[in-house]
Amino acid sequence: MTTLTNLAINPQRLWDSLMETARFGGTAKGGIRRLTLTDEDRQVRDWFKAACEAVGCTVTVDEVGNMFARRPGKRGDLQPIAMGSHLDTQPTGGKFDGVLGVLGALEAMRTLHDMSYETNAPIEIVNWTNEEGSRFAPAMLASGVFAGVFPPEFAYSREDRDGKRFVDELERIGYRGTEKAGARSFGAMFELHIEQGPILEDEGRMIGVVTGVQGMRWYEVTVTGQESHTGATPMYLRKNALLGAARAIEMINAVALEHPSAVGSVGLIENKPNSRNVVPGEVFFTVDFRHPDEAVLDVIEAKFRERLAAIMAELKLGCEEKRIWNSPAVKFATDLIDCVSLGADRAGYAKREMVSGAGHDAAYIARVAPTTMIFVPCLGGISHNEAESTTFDECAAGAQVLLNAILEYDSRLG
Ligand code: HGY
Ligand code: MN
Ligand code: MN
Repeated sequence: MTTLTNLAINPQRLWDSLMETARFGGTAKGGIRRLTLTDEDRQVRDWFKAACEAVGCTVTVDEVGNMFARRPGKRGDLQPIAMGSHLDTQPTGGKFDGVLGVLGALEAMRTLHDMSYETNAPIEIVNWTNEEGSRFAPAMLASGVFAGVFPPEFAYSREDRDGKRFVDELERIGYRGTEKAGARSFGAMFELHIEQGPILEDEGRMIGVVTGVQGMRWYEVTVTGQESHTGATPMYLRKNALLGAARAIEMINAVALEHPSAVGSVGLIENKPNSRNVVPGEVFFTVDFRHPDEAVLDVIEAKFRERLAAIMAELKLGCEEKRIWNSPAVKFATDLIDCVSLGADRAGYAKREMVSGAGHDAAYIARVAPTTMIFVPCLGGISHNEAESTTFDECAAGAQVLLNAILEYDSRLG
């Protein structure tokens, strides 16, 4: 008789799957470049679909490319327990961000299959499209459509910096499904993810019992000046868009530093015409502010806008700024948090509660289903970096706690 406590995942099989799929977009430095809706994304999606079908799952794709692999339970009347994350990566991403959550869920599913363990509720693995928001902004786009935050048309219209549209790329790789996004519902959603920060490693703990996600706001800024000759244009007569952007970037950093636990970043910048001997006439850049408290984000936003206007006035530059994304702070479901905590205890791992600094699909799914997350460490807290590293044992620990947590939740339904 298989009981809750002795269903053990297969750590080697999990590790082998992580390393095997890392070749889809694998980089020379050992990371992954697998931008959403590229051929590399299609390759890993095809691999994932086949792996799920190999353990008896039915795979469905919705209208924005979200993939759902479903294993039936004893009671079809119960809403499924979902385990989800993402397979797309940053341009210089690592092997584990998002991927561990999807393949850790696959390992849990493979274990249930191996043991012929029948759960009460159906179980579903989810691969959410475009979590990263690197190619098509904003982040968590397709889980946002699923949660009713964005209409599908908004996602379809998003363009990458080369002007390619989301919908065209989705069709090109053959993953524009027919199911309406959000048509299916979950009884619960658990997301396993690497912490992407240094706290667990620093405290020597294996499991992060995640209680929520901080608030996040993204902006786009276009500074306009006047292109002119770097040799013939006196300094006092210039309208240098890049100087304006530089002062703004310094200001954004300063505003974040004025508020404990706030973060502020500029990650993407395009300078035009980007020629050695032309005073830049136009600069586009992105802004990312985050904090656990919405009221503080409001203060930060007001300071950012006021100081941006002052910089541009002083330098006689034009400036367009718009907020393109606002993901409010989220608190996860206490009963699911309890299942994770028990799951960590059953596996014998040291744990601690924490709020996520990074954004995750779970932040949006929490709007439509009870949701929570499980963290495991990553080396030096480094992520969104080809050097991202989570060990064999840490990956195994995360998958085991994920399995324990969903079985604990399932046992409460029986
Ligand atoms: O931006 C984020 O926090 C996530 O990695 N997409
Ligand atoms: Mn991620
Ligand atoms: Mn990420």
